[in-house]
Amino acid sequence: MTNNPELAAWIDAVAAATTPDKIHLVDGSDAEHDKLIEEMLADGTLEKLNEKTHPNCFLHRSDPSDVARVEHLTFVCTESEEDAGPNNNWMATDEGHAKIDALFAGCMTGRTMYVIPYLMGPYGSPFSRAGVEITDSPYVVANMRIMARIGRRALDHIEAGNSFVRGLHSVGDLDPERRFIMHFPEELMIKSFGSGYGGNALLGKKCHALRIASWQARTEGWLAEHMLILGIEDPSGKTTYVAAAFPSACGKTNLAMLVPPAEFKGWKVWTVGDDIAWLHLGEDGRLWAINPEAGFFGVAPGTSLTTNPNCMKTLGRNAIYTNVGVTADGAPWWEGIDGPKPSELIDWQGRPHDAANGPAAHPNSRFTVSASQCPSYSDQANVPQGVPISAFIFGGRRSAVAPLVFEALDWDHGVFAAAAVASETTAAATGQVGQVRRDPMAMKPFCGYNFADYWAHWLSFKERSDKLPKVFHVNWFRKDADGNFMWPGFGDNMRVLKWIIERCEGSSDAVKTPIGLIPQGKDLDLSGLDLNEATVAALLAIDPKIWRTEMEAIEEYFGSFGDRLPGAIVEQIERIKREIIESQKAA
Ligand code: OXD
Ligand code: MN
Repeated sequence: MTNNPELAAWIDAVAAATTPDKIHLVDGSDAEHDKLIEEMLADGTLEKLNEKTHPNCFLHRSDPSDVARVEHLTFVCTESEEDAGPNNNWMATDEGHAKIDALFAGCMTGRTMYVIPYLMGPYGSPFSRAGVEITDSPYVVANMRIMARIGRRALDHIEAGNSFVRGLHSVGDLDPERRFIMHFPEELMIKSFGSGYGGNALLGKKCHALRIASWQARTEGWLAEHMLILGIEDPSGKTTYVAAAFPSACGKTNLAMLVPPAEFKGWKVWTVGDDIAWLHLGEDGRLWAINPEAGFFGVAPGTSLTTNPNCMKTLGRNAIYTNVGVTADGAPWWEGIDGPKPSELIDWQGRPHDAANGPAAHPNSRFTVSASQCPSYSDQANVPQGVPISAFIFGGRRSAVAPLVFEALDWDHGVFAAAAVASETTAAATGQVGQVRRDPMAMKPFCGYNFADYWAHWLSFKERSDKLPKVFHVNWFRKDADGNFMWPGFGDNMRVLKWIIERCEGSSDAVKTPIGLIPQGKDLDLSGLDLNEATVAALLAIDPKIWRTEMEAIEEYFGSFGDRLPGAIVEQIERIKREIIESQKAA
């Protein structure tokens, strides 16, 4: 099966433990894929959608109890609890293995065990990393084929002697009581049992490219981040790249594929990635980013020709839809898609849609589609060295407190502002939606080690370069007293991106406040936008009273990291508190 002895021994050991009927080494070919699809259509795992309107598209309905990431069942298993940190659920390595191995025992009897060699990152990039996922789910194989570079070339990479992450997955019996997603970063190993949901089961994505990779990145001096990567081309043809981190289901895919407003003649946005960035310091002192993924696993509801035309043009063919609704003529459907709601609709659980049962599409229903189909896909997305990043943008979903945009004063302040991000929770993870929680760098669910060490790692880049990206914080989600969004968002976010680029070039103004540098209305290009002056002022306002309370909450959160918290973070808290009090006195 492979001439790599380590891989061969691991495959044998997994087969002995899980007792599959058959073992299949995935080569990634079209013939193999077609056969798998045929089998999944025959056993009901997939349903064919309308071939005329949605060629080569399929619908998968998951178990209703298996529709999102399960953060409470996700563990980082290390020798020392301190290394996982208060931001992770922790289990001792031996205990973790023992617990999950008991679930894996004999679990593949009657099933095929698929061995998927995969590569995260472009072929030929020194920054790409390999993995092997062993799974008993053909749905996982079909999704991994879109999301990563799988098969022979990835195996060649491993057989050439490169290290690889070992990921073992079984859907088990989908019993939420027998479900765990465990990471063993010290062993470059993942074990996931009892869920077929993307974030829990496509192990190249969150488990490898974020949790394990963030651990590796810290040891090796790079960054693995929950960030989209995009290029902004100005009318002169110059392209500036930015990377932006937002919590799950807060619009990363929409921002990555943004279409500028009509007034922005000659401007264009190019998509490099919509979810994950791996960043390395180049010899020139700049940070260069690659997207380790090859596809998009995006949230369907809310996606339309108005909110994200590029995405709609991407996902009409060769896509797998999970837990969306379906129309009488076999087209996928979700809340927020274009056009009126059809009178006849099957919901995500396969029932005739009845509003009393909730939305037709699950709020975390997804599409999986190759990035190469995206009309705004950048011609730089597969270059081995990546793209140079000029700005980092962080943000959360906050109906109050955070202004539309601010710029950090310097690197330390930028790391603090990113670490202090808070956001209202979404349907991407099981649990209550709409609760404000701290989500530093949008990595709360994904950082594979102690956040205090992670912030120290971020801060350490200052010692290594004086050409680091500028850092910005945005909030597209501010609401007025009646609960309406004040900022139009989507394509109009280009107006904020333009200010950010101008700040990187030193060609736009800002006012210094305790929390950062903020534009005034005149500094933003709002041409053609129907927004009155009072609303613009409110979007950019900092209320010192609210910010004093916010700083108390931030201080309390950081306090939970004890002595491990870097001094530079404490200094930022003290400075901002002091300056807020001074600004109140001066007012
Ligand atoms: C995702 C997530 O699926 O962040 O990208 O949950
Ligand atoms: Mn994500």
